[in-house]
Amino acid sequence: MSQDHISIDEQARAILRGNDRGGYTVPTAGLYPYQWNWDSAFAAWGFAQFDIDRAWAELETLFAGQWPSGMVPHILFHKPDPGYFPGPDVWGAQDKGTTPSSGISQPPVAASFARAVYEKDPAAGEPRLRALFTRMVDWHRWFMDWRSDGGAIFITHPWEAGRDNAPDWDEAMAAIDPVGVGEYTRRDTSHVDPAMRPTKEDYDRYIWLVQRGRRLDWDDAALAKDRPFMVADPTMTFILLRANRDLAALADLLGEDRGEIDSWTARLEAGAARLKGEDGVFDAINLTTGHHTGNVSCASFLCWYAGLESDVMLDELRQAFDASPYPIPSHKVGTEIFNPKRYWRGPTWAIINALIGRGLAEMGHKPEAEKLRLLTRELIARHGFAEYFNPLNGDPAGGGTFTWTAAVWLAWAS
Ligand code: 9WN
Repeated sequence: MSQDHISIDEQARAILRGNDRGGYTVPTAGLYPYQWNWDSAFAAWGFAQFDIDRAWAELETLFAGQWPSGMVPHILFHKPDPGYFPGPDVWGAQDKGTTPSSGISQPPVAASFARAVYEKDPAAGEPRLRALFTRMVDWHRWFMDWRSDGGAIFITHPWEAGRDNAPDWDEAMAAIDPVGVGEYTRRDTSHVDPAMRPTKEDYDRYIWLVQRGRRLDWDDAALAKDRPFMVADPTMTFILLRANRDLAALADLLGEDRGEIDSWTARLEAGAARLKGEDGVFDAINLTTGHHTGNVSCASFLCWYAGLESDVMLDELRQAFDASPYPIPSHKVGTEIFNPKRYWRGPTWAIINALIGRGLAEMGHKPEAEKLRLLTRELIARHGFAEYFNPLNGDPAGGGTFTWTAAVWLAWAS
C-alpha cells in the first residue's frame, strides 16, 4: 500500500469522525445538517472498518427514530438547523416518533449493512443485532403493507427513492399541478451550484407532496387513497429484496422465525420481474398510467445486488463501461435527457457503484465487479470525497467531504 493510499484512508476516517454529531453522522456539514436514513446505513458500513461500536450506534440512533407504524423516516431532525429546507416545521411530523422527522422513508439498505457490521465481529455484535432485529422486521413489513404493488415497491415522493430528480419520475411529476404551494426559500442552492440541483418546478412538486402528507397527518390509510404520485422503483424494489434476503439470514443466526420474511422475498421477486420492460431492461413504472419509463438508470443495474441475473443488463453494463470513463451514470450517457452535472440525471454516485459492484461479484461477474471498483477507487482518489461526480471527466459535484463517499472508500473501493 502506497503512502498516498494510506493518507486517503485517513482522510476518509477523518470525514466520518468530522461528520459525527454524537451517535449519528450528517451526510455533509451545511448542505445536509441532519441524519438521513440510507446515508446512516452507509456510514455504519464505513465505521465498521475501524470502529464497530460506533457503527452499531449509528444504526441504533436511526432505528430509535422509527414510528409506531414501523416506518423509519428518511430524515431525523435531531437539532433544529435553519440551513436546510424543508425542516421539521414544514413536515409537521414532530410527534410521530421519538425524534422530529420527515414523513416518508428511504431505500432500506440498513438490514444489509447491519449484517455486514455483524460479520466484522459476531460476538460483539450479537446482542446489538438482536435488539435491532424486530425493528428491521417491522420496517420491512411496513414496506410490504404500504409500498407494495404486487411486490413491486413504489415511492410516493421522489425523495423516498433517494434519487430525487431522476428522469424516472418525470411523467408522474408532470401530472402534478402544484397549486397553492405558496412561497418558500430553498437552502440547497445557497450551498451548491444550482446547475447541480433539482429545478424550481421539481421543488414546487416536492413541497406540494409534503403539504399533502401533512394535511393527512401522515396517516398511511388516508395517504393511500388517490395517491397523486406512485412510481414502482428499481432502487426500492431491488434494495428491499436484497435486504430481505439478508434479514432472513440474520433470523437464522439469531434463531428467529423467518417464515414471514421468506414470504416477502417471494412477493418481491414477483414484483422485481414486473420491472422488466419490453426491451428486457429493468426500469420504473408509473403506476398511475402503467407506463414503463424505459430509462436505463443506475438503479437498473441493482438487479445483481437483488440476486437476479440479466443478460440484457450485462450488455447495458458493457455499454456503460464504453460510454464514459467513470460509470455507472445515474442516467444513460448519450440519451437526450442525460446531464452530467444535474444530480440524479447523469452523475455517478459511489454508493450506487458499491451496491452494483457487490451484486456483480456475488453473482459471479468478478471481472466487471473489479473493473467498477477500480474505476470508483480512481474517481475518489483523484477527485475527492464528493457527493457525486461527472461521469465524463470525474469532476466532483454537489457537497464535499461526504460521509457516504468516505464510507464506500473504506468498506469497498479502496
Ligand atoms: C432529500 C442526503 C440525501 C440523500 C439523497 C439525495 C439527497 C435530499 C436533498 O441528499 O436528497 O432527501 O435535499 O437533496 O438525493 O439520496 O440521502 O445525502
